[in-house]
Amino acid sequence: MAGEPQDDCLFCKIVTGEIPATIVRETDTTVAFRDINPQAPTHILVIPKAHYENAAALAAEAPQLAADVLAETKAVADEEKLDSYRLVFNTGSGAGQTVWHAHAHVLGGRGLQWPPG
Ligand code: IU
Repeated sequence: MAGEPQDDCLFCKIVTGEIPATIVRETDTTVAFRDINPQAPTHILVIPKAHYENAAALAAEAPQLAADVLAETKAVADEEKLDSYRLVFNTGSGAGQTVWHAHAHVLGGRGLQWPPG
């Protein structure tokens, strides 16, 4: 069922604490933690606690939860004192998505090029 935890999902296991992560913020509906392979001085992932396979599924099936994730990206940026930052939702393997649990990358702390690769 939509939103149910998946046994084989690493980010669901971060939500339950089965897999360790450096958690920086948590709300009733979201968790934010540092990416294990940071691509910028600040690289934090914000995820919904409920399982949706990517941003497209999240937006379609749980728009309020998508809004919660977006609000938390702003809270993370504030805590990290980021004036400028980039939000990335890799959506689909062709866009580089490797973990099939919706997540926003919050990237900042250095100059960022445009367009992205
Ligand atoms: P992607 O957009 O699906 O490619 O991003 C997945 C990210 O999850 C990637 O940046 C990984 O470094 C990161 N990550 C993590 O932080 N902790 C983990 O246990 C695993 C992946 I697996």
